[in-house]
Amino acid sequence: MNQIGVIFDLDGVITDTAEYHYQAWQWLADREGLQFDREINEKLRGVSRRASLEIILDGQSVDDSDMERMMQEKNDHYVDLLHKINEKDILPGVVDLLDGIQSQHWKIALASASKNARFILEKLDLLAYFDGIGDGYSVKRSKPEPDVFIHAAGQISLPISQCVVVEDAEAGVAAALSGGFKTIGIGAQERVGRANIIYPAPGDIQVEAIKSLF
Ligand code: B16
Ligand code: MG
Repeated sequence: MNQIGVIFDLDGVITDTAEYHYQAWQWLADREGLQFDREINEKLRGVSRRASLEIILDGQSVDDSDMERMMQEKNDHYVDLLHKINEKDILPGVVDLLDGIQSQHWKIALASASKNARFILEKLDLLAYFDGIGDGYSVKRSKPEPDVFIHAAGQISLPISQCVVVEDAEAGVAAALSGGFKTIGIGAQERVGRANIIYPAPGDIQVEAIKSLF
C-alpha cells in the first residue's frame, strides 16, 4: 500500500474549542447588543472568524474598522480562555489514534480554519505529532473551499488521492469532498452525512477502517 496521509480538522476533532468560541462570541454579542445563542453558535462550526461575525451580524451593516475591532476583541477574549487548556482537553482516544497512525508510518497533518491552531496544539502538547500544518493563515479562501486541505496535503508531500480528511463540520466535509479527498465525518448525520464513513467521536476511528478507504 502507498503512503497514507491523515489530515485532521482541529475544533471538534482533536479538541472541543467550540465551547470557548461560544463563550467569547457571547461576551462580544452582549457588549455590542447583538442577538446570539448556542443555536447560532452551531452555525459557526468550522467557519472562519470573519464569516462567523457576518453570521452573527445577520445582515446588519457595519463598517470595516468596526468589523476588525469586534474580531480582535472576540479573539483576545478567546485567547484568554485558551490559556487554561492542556492535555486533558484532548478528545478521548485521539492520542491512541495518532499513535496508531504513526505506527503505520503514515503522515499526519492539520487543516484548521483557526489562526490559533498552532497555539492550541502547543497547549495540548500535540505539535510533535504533526508533519504539516494548514491553519487560518495558510490560505485565502476558507472552508467550504478545499484550499486548506490541499495546502495540508502539500505540506506532507502526498497527492490528494492518498489523503483522508477527518472533519466534524458540514462546511469542512463539503470542502474535503470538493477537493477530492476521502472523508471521515465525526458527529451528527445531518452535519457530516456526506462523508465516506461517519463515527460518533474521533476516538472511534480505527486504523483498519482508514486502510479500507484506499
Ligand atoms: P479563529 P476548525 C474553526 O476551527 C472553528 O470551528 C470556528 O468556530 C472558528 O471560527 C474558526 O476555526 C476560526 O478560528 O478565530 O481561532 O481563527 O474546526 O477549522 O479547526
Ligand atoms: Mg471543526
